[in-house]
Amino acid sequence: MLSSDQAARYQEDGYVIPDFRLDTDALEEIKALHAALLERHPEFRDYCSALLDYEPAFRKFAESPEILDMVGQLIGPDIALWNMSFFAKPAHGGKRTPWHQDGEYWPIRPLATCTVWLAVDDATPENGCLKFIRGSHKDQRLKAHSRTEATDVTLNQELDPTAFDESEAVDLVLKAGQLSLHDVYLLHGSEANHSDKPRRGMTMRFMPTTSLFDRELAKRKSETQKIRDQSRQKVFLMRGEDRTGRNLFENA
Ligand SMILES: O=C(O)CCC(=O)C(=O)O
Repeated sequence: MLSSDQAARYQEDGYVIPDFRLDTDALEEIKALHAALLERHPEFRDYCSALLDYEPAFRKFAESPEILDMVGQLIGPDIALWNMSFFAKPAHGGKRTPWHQDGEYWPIRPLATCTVWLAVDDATPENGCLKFIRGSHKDQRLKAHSRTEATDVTLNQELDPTAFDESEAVDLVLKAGQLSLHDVYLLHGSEANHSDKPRRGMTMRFMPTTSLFDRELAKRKSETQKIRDQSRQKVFLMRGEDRTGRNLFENA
């Protein structure tokens, strides 16, 4: 569980690093599943945005009671897992992630998600750890983004550089097995990996079921923003019940 100080940090900073550490066996299992996925799908070398569509076995890591307890402290007792992804960032050239707010991409209304970012390797400034602008989630608004045509990136929406001061960025340095939890409005990004060590990170995205995963909006967003069509996204009820009465779950 998060201490009350840690839960308050999340509200204040937009992210928190709990005491939790995933054990080595589970980490090795994640690495093996990911290596097997890359054998089948080499196109996911840097980034796989829909992990569960290609390897459902990853879901059990998001079923961890410890993780769900922490997420529940932050977004309430009714929780849906709506996405897992893998930012693999291999050694010697893994791609950068442009500065962005996650909410820019997601068809969830009201917009709400707590992302659990699990370090599969040690994450450091040298291998392109995540960087956050502390407290940038506070006004709970999306800032201007534009589409980037760059090819050395994992995501295609980039935050307007005048919307923040990059010199204020905080490095998310984590040991393998540690994780952070971050808010949907938090400004974040990461550099390319020019080191000789991989920087694999797995995300688990949880929304409160007081929000709707809006499949019509997903279709419209994919057309206007040229992002992946998420209208057939698999969404799983993890705890509690659907408070909107309109969410479509795989397991209901
Ligand atoms: O791992 C990265 O470099 C980017 C991760 C990210 O943008 C996210 O988890 O929302």
